[in-house]
Amino acid sequence: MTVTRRPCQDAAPAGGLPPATGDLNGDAVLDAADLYLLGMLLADGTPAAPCLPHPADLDGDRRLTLMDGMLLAGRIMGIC
Ligand SMILES: [Ca+2]
Ligand SMILES: [Ca+2]
Repeated sequence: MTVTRRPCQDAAPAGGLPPATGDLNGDAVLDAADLYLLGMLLADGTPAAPCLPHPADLDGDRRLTLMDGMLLAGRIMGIC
């Protein structure tokens, strides 16, 4: 059996990539619920799909890390 690797490609919509808002539950509000969801993703060890934009990838590195959590917490508190 031959395993082939498919290159990672962006799935950008025609209008461009959506901004990383941090609004993980899609209720148009940044609050502790969004931070909780990001924490669950990080604790689960579920990496963000490295090719796809993620609403919590606030530093734009295409990974969900503690830095994204810190930036989200800062946005929620209004300090960044
Ligand atoms: Ca939200
Ligand atoms: Ca990130």
